[in-house]
Amino acid sequence: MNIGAGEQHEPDFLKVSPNGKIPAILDNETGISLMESGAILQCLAEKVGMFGGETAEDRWKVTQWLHWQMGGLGPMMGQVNHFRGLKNKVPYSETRYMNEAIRLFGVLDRQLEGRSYIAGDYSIADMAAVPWAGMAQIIGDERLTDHANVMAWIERNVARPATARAIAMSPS
Ligand SMILES: N[C@@H](CCC(=O)N[C@@H](CS)C(=O)NCC(=O)O)C(=O)O
Repeated sequence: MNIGAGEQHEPDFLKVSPNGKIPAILDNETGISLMESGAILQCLAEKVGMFGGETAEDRWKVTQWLHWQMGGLGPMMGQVNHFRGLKNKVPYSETRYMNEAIRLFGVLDRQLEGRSYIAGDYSIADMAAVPWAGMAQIIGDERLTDHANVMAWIERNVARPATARAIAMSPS
């Protein structure tokens, strides 16, 4: 799917992903098609019986942090990256999104105090959040990177063999 060429707007893709964005999946075994990375992760975790939490409480905590990422960390880091990259600066927007990202990093840092992963064992909540938190290292702003628990957690995650393989497959 070449989003640079606008393929996400083509009718066949919109049947799978009505919002016209990636990622999206079509499971040929079940016939289920899904968009939204959080829903996709939940579907795959249920399918393989892993990474979604063991007990009911675990599963809801994983779901809670997955939603936190989908509605907070991901969108805010996306906006931080967008406004910082603009040639024509929009200081109000840059400050607004950066301040919210810094606040979210604080929330995550506190959650990770004394924990290896966000919600119990390694889960889809970690899988969803690591790439966006890792963007802090690309942005290189100390107000984000000065969160020791978050930075150690990123390193812990990217050292996982499957994560390293996924990163090696990514185009950029
Ligand atoms: N909330 C969605 C966000 C998906 C999203 O923003 N995808 C971007 C790429 S990372 C996209 O498809 N952009 C193409 C476009 O907006 O036309 C999810 O988590 O799956």
